[in-house]
Amino acid sequence: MGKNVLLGIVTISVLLLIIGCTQTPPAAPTPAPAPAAPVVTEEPVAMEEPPVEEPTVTGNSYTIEITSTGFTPKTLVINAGDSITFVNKDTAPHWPASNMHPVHNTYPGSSIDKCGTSEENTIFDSCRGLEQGEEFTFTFNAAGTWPFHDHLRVSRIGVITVKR
Ligand SMILES: [Cu+2]
Repeated sequence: MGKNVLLGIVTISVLLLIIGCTQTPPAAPTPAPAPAAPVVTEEPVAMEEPPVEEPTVTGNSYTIEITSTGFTPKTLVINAGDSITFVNKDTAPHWPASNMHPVHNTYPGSSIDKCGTSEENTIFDSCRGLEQGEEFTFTFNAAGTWPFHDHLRVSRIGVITVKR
């Protein structure tokens, strides 16, 4: 083996060693295991109250009579801004009010807690038993389906549907 060949082999070996050292790929980092996703329990989203429409003109007027057998008619479909007058045609007292008994807060803004306050005239609630011949009028500005009852005879019920 000649000197030049030996020199060549040594040179190549050294070059390979240098290349091997400088081109050693860095060890790939081991990805950390992803943390387990926390279990999220979703809270139920409260339904928004339907918006209250303020009428710009005076609406129509309707009458519901209260007799010993209940409300007549028991159901009415009206437009927002219309008024309903409940008239007691019975000898016994009757108390028309929004559901739910006994809190009367189904209709937006209504609550039996407002009876006897300055807001008494703004709620779907007569706030007392109407005597024979007495009446209670309420203007419905909120669109929706509004069941009501006789607070003194809870089985007597009806439903007002208010369209926009
Ligand atoms: Cu009631």
